[in-house]
Order: sequence, then C-alpha cells, then structure tokens
Amino acid sequence: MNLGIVDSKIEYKIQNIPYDRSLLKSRIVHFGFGAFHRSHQALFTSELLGLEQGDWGICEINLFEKDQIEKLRQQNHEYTVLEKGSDFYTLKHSVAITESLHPELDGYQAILSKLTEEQVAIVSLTITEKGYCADFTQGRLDVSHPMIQEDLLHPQQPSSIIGYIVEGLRLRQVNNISAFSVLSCDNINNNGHIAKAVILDYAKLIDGSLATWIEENVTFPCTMVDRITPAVEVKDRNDISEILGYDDPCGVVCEPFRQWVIEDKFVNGRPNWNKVGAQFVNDVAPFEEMKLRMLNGSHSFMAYMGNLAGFDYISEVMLNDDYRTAVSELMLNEQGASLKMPDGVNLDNYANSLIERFCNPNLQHRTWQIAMDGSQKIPPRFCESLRVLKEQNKSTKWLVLGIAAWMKYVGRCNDLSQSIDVIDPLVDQFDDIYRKSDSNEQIVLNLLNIESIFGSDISNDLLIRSEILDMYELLDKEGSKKAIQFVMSKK
Ligand code: CS2
Repeated sequence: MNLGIVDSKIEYKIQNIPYDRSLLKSRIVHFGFGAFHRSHQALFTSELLGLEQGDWGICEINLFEKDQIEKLRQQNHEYTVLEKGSDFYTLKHSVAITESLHPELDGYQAILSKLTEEQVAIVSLTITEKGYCADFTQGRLDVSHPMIQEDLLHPQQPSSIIGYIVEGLRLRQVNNISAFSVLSCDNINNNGHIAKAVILDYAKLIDGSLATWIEENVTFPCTMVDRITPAVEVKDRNDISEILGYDDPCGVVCEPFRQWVIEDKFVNGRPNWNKVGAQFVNDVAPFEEMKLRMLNGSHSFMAYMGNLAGFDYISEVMLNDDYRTAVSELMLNEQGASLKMPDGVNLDNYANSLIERFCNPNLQHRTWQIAMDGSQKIPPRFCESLRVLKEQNKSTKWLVLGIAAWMKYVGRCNDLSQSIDVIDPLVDQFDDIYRKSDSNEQIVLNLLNIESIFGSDISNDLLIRSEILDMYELLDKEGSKKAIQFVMSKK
C-alpha cells in the first residue's frame, strides 16, 4: 500500500481492543459527544473494557450538534482515534459506546427516560464553559441565562443540560431510584464544584426539597483532564482512512499523551479507570490549577500572540525561538510561580514536557481554535495567576502581554492587516466596544470593565490598567513579533 503517512516516514500500528460489546449497559450517560470526549474518557473506558471486560458502556447525548450523532449511528457506534506522536502513530478502535440520543431525533422524553434508568451510575459532561449556564465570577448559576429562563417556565420539558440533569434527578427521586454521580470532564477550575453549584441553584428555584435530596444523594467529583485534541482537518481524516482502509467521519486525532486525575467520590460505583492510566486522588485542585495555568495559559498566550503574527498552528509558533522562550518564561517564572503544589511535583519537568508536546509537528492545532471563547478562558488561565503574583510582587510581564494580545485579537485585525473571525459568546460586546471607543485607552478600559472576565479588582487596579495599556499600544504599533522581543529585554 502506498500510504501518504508511510511516504513521510511515519510508522504506525493498529491496536484493536478485544472484548464483548454485547455485555455492555449504558451505565454512563454522557453529554457532549465532541472530539475531546472521544479521545479521552470514551477511549479510557474502551481500553479498560479490553483489560477487564465489565459492563461500563456509554450512552452519548448531544443536545445541539445532530450531525455527529447521526454519523455515529451509521457506524454502529464505533469510531477510531489516531494518536499522532512526532514520529509514530497508533490507531485505536473505540467501542465503549452502546447507544446515542438527540432531542430532535428521539424526543426529549427519551433523554429523560434514559437518565431515569436504574443502571445509570454516572452522568458525565464535556459541554465547555458555556454549557454550565454559570456566572463564573460568582461560581453560581446565571439565572438570567435565556435557556435557564426558558427551562424555569416548564422544567419538565427542559432544553438546557442543567435542566435535563435536574429533571432526571427529580424523576429518580419520585420513583425511588438511587441517584447518579455527575462527573464534569471540562477544562474548568473546580469543575465539580461549578457543576454542583449550578445544579443546586437551579433545583432550588424549582423545589427546595429536590435540592436537598440532590445535595444528600448526588456527588460531583472534580477532575483534571488533559489530552491535546485538535479539530480534525482534511489531512487527519485522510490519514485515518489510509490506515483504516475506509473513511471514519467520527474519527479523531490527538497526541499520545493523556492524563486524567479524578476525585474519588462516586455514589453509585465507577469504572476502574486507574487501571488504564487515570489517577484517583482526594484533592484534584492543585493539578487542575497547574494544568490550566501552565498548559492552557501557554496555549492561550500562543493563540493570541501567534495568531496576531500570522501563525496558523501551535507547532509553528514553537519553531520561533523568541516565542518558545517567551512561553517557557511564562510557564516557569509566572504561571508556575503562582502555584502551590504538593511535594514531589516537579514543575520544571512538567514545563519541559509541555514544550515537547507543543512542538509535535504532526498535530495541526490551530491558534484560531484555541483563541475561541476567550471571555470564558482568560479568567482561569491568566487572571487567577495575575492576582496571586501581584499580591506577592512578582513579575507578570508575560501575563500582561497575553491579556493585551487578547484585547488586540478581539479587534478582528492581525498584524498582517488580515481580518480575524472572532468566536466568543461576548463577541457583540467586543464589537460594540471597538465601534464606540475612539482611542486605544478607551478600548483597553472598556474591555477591562467586563466584570465577568476581570472582576472589579483587576479592572480597578490602576497599575495593571496602565501596564495592559502599554502592552496594547506596543502591539498596536509594533506587532506581536517585535513586542515579544521588547518584553524579553524587560526585567
Ligand atoms: C486548549 C485545550 O482549545 C483550548 O483552549 O487549550 O483544548 C487544550 O488543548 C486541552 O485542554 C489539552 O488537554
């Protein structure tokens, strides 16, 4: 066979996972059949089944994107994951999925009755920040969210994920069925606490006794999830079909590395994911913060600074010596310096492994993809560490540059005068600010005044304001590449 990947001297192997699918039950109901879930939790579960069989199958639910659910059904709920290393690929068949549901295809009642089935022990989530309908500055439900408002009018016919879970739990309560654990696998600080807060806030608005029942019967383990999983590009899809021998529209690509740290707090049992590399711990928080600040914070820095300079992919940004040095300094001198880690965690080693992962030339991870939804990502990735470091009087020059780069990015024009397609729930607000502001200072101040991103402490801090404005002016005048050199020379 004449394979493109073989021509490019990449070796590969195919790994089949042998076990009996007929023994599976939908013991996990998962919301969010996106690329990350496929390369992470679903594959962990598949590999575990290969190791010790069991019956932990997954029912996939998408409330919005219908297309992928339809395609998954057409291929008997199987799909493939291509792990792309720098010089070796592994193609894995993932087969833990038992069934799938979508409100338009099956009706909302089918989803509610699935959530009420006795064997369902875990409801897991990869719904991104937006799916929680949360006000992240308060860590509570955003009651004014249109979907929540809608659901409160007829809670028994929900449309939001929060509405579905609470109605599912109510039905379990009235039918005397034991509760399930809600497992957030989103890249959010304190993801389990956020899930718990929004679910309880919403339940309280419906019925106080239901909220009490949930509080007493449901657990919300926190997790730290990690695996770089770029959106599938044409080349990726072709690579999968070359190895597989046929096309897989649900296939995903990712890096070989993966990590999953889970708070061991389940009410109704859980798979032994630790047997295939996950870690069960008592406290996930330090790992979450380490990952969000060092990995995701560097990602967002490269996304905004790189995209402004015209770099399409993360690995391209990493080929540039200045950007690579800046990212290392950001990781160790700022993000790492803001963390309190348990003994035995070596942040230098962690930073080195991140740099190696970012350099992987076979992962086509777009700066534009990571730049999306900055309004949700900036607070845990930049603002938290900025607060800690300012308090301790430590250097924050790269964080400040990263925030200024985001401000420049949402102005929709890069250093090459090309327009940027900004995707963000607050995009109308950004456009409005750019339209109405007639100086750089006004742009910066108005963006800083968005409280859900910066909180009042950062927006009112005169020193931070002027530092961000200086960096914004620098980016505006000199562009991203020169700004990096200038900041590098600063103490
Ligand atoms: C990325 C993450 O798109 C983004 O915001 O930073 O998806 C990142 O690739 C993952 O968190 C890695 O585990």
